[in-house]
Amino acid sequence: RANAIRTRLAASQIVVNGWLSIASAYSAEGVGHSGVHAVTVDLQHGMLGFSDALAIMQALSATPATPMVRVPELNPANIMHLLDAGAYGIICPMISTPEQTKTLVDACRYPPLGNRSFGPSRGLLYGGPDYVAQADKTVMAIPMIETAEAVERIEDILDVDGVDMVYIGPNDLAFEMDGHSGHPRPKSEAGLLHVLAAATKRGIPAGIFCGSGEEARTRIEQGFRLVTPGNDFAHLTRSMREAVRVTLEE
Ligand code: 3PY
Ligand code: MG
Repeated sequence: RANAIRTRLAASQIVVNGWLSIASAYSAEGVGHSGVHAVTVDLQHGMLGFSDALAIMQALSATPATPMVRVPELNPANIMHLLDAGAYGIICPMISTPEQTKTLVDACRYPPLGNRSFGPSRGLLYGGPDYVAQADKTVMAIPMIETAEAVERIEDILDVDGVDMVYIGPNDLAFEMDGHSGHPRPKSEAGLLHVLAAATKRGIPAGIFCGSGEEARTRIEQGFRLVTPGNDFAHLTRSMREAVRVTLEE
């Protein structure tokens, strides 16, 4: 099975990405059917673990959305395990150096390109019998750019062979560059636009986490190719609060 994220990006189409922090295959399935093109299971800040991610990716198989995972850290064994569970993209937080980038890319590629260990497991069920033959061209290695050092070293990071996309974490970046996670964020905004320009110049798509659909539209206008308009929990609680507000309106 082809990676629809790659197909859309190659056709100059935008990718809208859902973001899952709730340990439920049922709500994940609902998000997968919401019109998004991709869904990322968040193992860094989401309230879930590997078994939840496995069940969620099984549920996502029944939807048109391509499954990705945000891992908690740069750990090749965990990355390979999640690829074997069927993830088509690995978003890895806190990548700051070309060395870390290479470790990430290598974990996502079979030899001779990388050092991913053989044991495709559920990859074969989701991808099909040619999964292993196609995996290096299917799976996406996506470093998260969310540190001041990464912004400074973005050219070296983008020089690493096999970076399929960069994904910006605007909140961690604001903590480092502006000293807080609030607004305004002049330094980190300039930093992330610098990253966007450097990636775009090389034909590498840039993605970014957003707080809402409105923010996602603005990011697309800026040139981002993959946007995440908020996570499942935020949407659930935001619309519940709104329903309560309307119910009790005087
Ligand atoms: C960030 O904004 O730092 C993120 O990691 C978004 O999930
Ligand atoms: Mg972050």
